[in-house]
Amino acid sequence: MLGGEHSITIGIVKSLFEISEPFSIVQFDAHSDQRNYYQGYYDGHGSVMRRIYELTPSIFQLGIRSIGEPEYKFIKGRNIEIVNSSTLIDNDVSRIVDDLCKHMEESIYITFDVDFFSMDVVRNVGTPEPGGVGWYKTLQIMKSF
Ligand SMILES: [Mn+2]
Repeated sequence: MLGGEHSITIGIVKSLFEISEPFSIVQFDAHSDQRNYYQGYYDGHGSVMRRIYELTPSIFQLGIRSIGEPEYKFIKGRNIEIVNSSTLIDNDVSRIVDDLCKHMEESIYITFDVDFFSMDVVRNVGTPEPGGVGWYKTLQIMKSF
């Protein structure tokens, strides 16, 4: 699925759960998107992963570098795996992905917010954050799955 707004992922994942065997969610994003509400929206782009967590706790977040305190508290008490951007940039990503895969379902759904990238790859995003992952490193991560 290709969409311009991250919140469409809720409907997609919900539908796939009705017809598919269990799967894990792998999220490429600068933001955790685990707020219960964001700017008054329960099912907007700032809450998309919180809503998906209600469907499955098997969530793996890559490239995160912006996280609010309420989100942090929510994640900390649960088994949500986060690999932040600097860890991906500074380390062998094939080993990181291998380790993560040990805890994943055999099938995965990848949701990719382009603000995961460094700004030399994609600049015009709604909520830019410095310190994103470069093009070739991202390809390495993808190939490691
Ligand atoms: Mn984002």
